[in-house]
Amino acid sequence: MNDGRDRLRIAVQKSGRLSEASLDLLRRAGLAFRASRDKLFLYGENLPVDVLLVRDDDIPGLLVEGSCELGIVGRNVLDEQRLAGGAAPAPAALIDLGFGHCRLALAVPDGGPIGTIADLAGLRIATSYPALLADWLRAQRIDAEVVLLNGSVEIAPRLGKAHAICDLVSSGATLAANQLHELATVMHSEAVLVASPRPRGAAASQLVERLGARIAGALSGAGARLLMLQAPRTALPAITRLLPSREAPSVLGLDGRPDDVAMQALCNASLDWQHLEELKRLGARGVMVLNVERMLA
Ligand code: PRT
Ligand code: ZN
Repeated sequence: MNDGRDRLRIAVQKSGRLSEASLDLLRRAGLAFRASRDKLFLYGENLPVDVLLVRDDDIPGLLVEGSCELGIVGRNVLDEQRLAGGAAPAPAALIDLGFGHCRLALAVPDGGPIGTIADLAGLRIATSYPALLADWLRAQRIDAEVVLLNGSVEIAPRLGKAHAICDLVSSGATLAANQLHELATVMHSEAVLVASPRPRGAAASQLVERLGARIAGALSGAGARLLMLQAPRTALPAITRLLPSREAPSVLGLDGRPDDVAMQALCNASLDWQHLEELKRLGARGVMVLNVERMLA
């Protein structure tokens, strides 16, 4: 809704590790889309919000220039570009989204001479994240050479291009397959919802805020359970202590049964059968657990 647009744009990775989870989250936030013929665009059918499908590396730039108001991108990409971009106004991360978890890690060849990070002094380290690595090396006061590689970083040591690498790791299988092991973690990352730093009109700001609240609601609803039960009033303190509760439970009176109450409590996903059996032992009846689909704080 910069440059005269009357629809909001959200930038999402077109095809990669974050694509499916990003679109799934937007759907859970209540957005319905129709794909454009060129598949570069998803047209929002129930709100004036469209999705732009792009390479993840392009997302911070689109936000900074104001071509999109929101984006979903790995914190690793965001922070790398923020550090590399110097004075450019950085997009603001709004919410951690709970998917795309990985870490940017330093790894070295198995059985080699590098045992601690101090051993990296004077050596070459290959990475696709030169700004994050340089920043970490500075903080650790290690003087090493950063070699930029844009793919297949894990084979750099075998090719003699570098002594160590700094790359994203999730399961660790790629490192193991290349006879490498982790020496240190440079950063932890996950997908984040990011907003453009460009000033927006009132309508766009309102819509950004509304979507942010819906996405936060979809995230906090995930895994939430509503527990309902009836119990003797005297059992309430013991029952409340037992619950993996997110907030204070609501307690209601029951018609014609002054000694009993009905209770509702929002709990997290750890509420299991053992909890229910324990509740029953404490005097609870009619115990019911419902999945929470949406929540608006
Ligand atoms: O085409 P485009 O530029 O959009 O995609 P891309 O190839 O740059 O990105 P993509 O889809 O690979 O990753 C997108 C984002 O997912 C990253 O920026 C991270 O925020 C996040 N992510 C989570 C990961 C991983 N896990 C991950 N394991 N990104 C990459 N990897 C790679 C890693 O680089 C290594 O090659 O997977 C390999 C290691 O995996 P493990 O499981 O063997 O450790
Ligand atoms: Zn990329």
